[in-house]
Amino acid sequence: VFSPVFNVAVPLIDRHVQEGRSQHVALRTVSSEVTYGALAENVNRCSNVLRACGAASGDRVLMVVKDCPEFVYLFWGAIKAGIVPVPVNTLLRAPDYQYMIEDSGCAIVAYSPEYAAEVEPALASADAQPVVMPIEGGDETLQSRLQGASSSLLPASASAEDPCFWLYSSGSTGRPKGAVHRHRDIVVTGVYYAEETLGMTADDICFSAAKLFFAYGLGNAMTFPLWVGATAILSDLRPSPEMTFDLIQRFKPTLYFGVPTLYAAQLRALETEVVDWPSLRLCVSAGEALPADIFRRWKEKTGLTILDGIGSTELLHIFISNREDDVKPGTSGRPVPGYEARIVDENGDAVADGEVGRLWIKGDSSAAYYWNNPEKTAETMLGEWVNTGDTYVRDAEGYYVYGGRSDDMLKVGGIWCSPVEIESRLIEHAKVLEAAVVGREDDDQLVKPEAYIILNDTSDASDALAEELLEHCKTGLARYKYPRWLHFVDELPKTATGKIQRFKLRKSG
Ligand code: 3SK
Repeated sequence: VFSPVFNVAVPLIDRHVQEGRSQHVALRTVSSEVTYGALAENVNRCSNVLRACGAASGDRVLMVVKDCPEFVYLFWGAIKAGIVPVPVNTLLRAPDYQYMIEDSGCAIVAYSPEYAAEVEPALASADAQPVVMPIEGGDETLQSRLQGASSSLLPASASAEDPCFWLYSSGSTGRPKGAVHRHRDIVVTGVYYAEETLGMTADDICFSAAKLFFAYGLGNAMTFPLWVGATAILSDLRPSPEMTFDLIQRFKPTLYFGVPTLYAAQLRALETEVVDWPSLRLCVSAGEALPADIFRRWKEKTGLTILDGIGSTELLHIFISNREDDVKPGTSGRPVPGYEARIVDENGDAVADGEVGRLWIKGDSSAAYYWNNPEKTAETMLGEWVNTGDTYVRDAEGYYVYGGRSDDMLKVGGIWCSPVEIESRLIEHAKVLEAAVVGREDDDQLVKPEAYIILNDTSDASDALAEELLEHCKTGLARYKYPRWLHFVDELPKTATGKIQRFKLRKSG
């Protein structure tokens, strides 16, 4: 139950100071520690900086920002001032950012200098002139502006139902869609998942290998710890076994949030490395289905349970999950209390247990709509229900088992990937006539892109050309999207109307 006036920055930021937790550490990085008191002051400074830049209530601030304290100041500074933060994937390329700048109509673009090579060309070609604010590295940066800003601010008046922040969500075709989340959504996921499913308290120290720009990382390492008054570890390093082992031993987290691809890589590294885990009480996995074998090997090696779950950008966080006292390896678990799940056929009618159908979810954290996109909103937000686009089976014991996507989307290392985008990049190469991309399981049973290619001249097929095409993908796409397997073929399976039948390629693989 929310009061009629409700700005979520008050319970997540100011409340800790009001309740005497100013000295408790909110954020920890390899080089700094930010207490709840300092966080509240920096959030206010940030609100004042954003307002001084001319941002008004409801304006958007696009954030291409690495995991660091300034991410948190900016996100909450915007919300407290009634401005809408839009954190976006930092692994994207200039055309993606150009699209998001134009689509969001943002008033401000804030970016970490590490991403300048993609963000600055996007700004130069965008059909819009937002205020440009690098986070650090000179004058007129967020860091320098914070120094001169006032640390007091009254929260902007808002209601729990008002737009609060957006997250972009990708589809198999078309551009990413801005899912508009409300103030209440952060509280709903904090209560239902962080408190009631994970048992998170102020004593927890949270470490998420998934970055803050993902809905998954945003909850794990920011909104959940701030909701319960816990500590979050932030690192701008690329997640790897070495990085995670180092931070776990250094900062002694109690909760670790990973993705299956990383758990598999960590298990490989643990064959030769010894790591101490005394601080951890629980591990979490999402982003893609966790194979039962990885669950078992992790338990054997570390003694720790991984709670696998599934969430979505539209629902903000995990809505079906295993629980510490109720785990079935190889399944996503059961609905998180507070959410309802239905598995339906193409008419929207519930299917029987054991039958495959589309997963619909009902819960109070669902995005209100997609920005500027009534068509996709109508396809996905079905009254109180959200069509997740995933296919699932509920087994006889009530556990939900992932069955793939109902479109052709892939999750690679936990991040959505459109086969169409990879195909388009391949076709840009002068020697490629047609391409089709599907998901294929690697040795760890985790999905990676696989490409089938028809060349203009079939006699050009060679290992050297395959290498060249991989390089072409790596440079033109976010790096994780490049195909891990590449086949030159003479034809592709197609429907009578010429649509590629990717399901046939998946079967033949
Ligand atoms: O991919 C998931 O399972 C997920 C989990 C939590 C939040 C967001 C997402 C997409």
